[in-house]
Amino acid sequence: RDSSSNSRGALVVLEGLDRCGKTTQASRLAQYLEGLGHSVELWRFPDRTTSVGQMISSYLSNESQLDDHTIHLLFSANRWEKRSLMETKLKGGTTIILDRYSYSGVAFSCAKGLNFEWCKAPEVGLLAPDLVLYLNISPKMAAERKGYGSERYEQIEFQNQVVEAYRDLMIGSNWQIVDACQPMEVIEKELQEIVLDCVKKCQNGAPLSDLWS
Ligand code: NYM
Repeated sequence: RDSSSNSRGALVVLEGLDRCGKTTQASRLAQYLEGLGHSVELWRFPDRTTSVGQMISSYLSNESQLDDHTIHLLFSANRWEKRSLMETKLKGGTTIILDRYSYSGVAFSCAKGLNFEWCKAPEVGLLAPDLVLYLNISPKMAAERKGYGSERYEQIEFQNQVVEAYRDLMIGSNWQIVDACQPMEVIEKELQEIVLDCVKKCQNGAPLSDLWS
């Protein structure tokens, strides 16, 4: 393993609709990289452990109501409060597997009708991921999965709007689209290959950049 000073960790983001399998795959990916001897951490947004995260959590479980713009900015603030730690970890050589990021922030708020550019603005200056993996599933298929429908946003009509917003985000980007309806092990293998390649590029000194670049 390369341990030279410019060797850094990779920022790998998993995105997709609710119940697309991101959380399972993120944790498997982290285990896989750990098994290969890499330094790796599994993160997620929203990070419900902070005080901002607790406000988000109570909103998502319908225990509180917030204006659409307000909750959007809270999700963004929740990422900003972790930005410097994220940078320290990456520069220290730790790879971060991230379950949702700014793209979820934009997609879910745009799905409510908020302006696309307005939604992106508070994300500018956060760290840009080295890789975005989109677990592709139709809202209908996702809805048939176990545990669906317990939180705010988990309705087919709404998720259709989320898909539209994700599509806008994908334009001109180099996201890797993975078919999330394949058997779990197949998806796992597909992701492993893509991520390992990315981790190696980052070890070789690919520079860190900011959103939206
Ligand atoms: N969500 C997530 C947003 O609306 N904006 C964001 O910035 C992020 C990170 O929160 N339905 C939505 C997407 C999900 C919900 O995510 C909670 P999870 O992965 O179920 O904990």
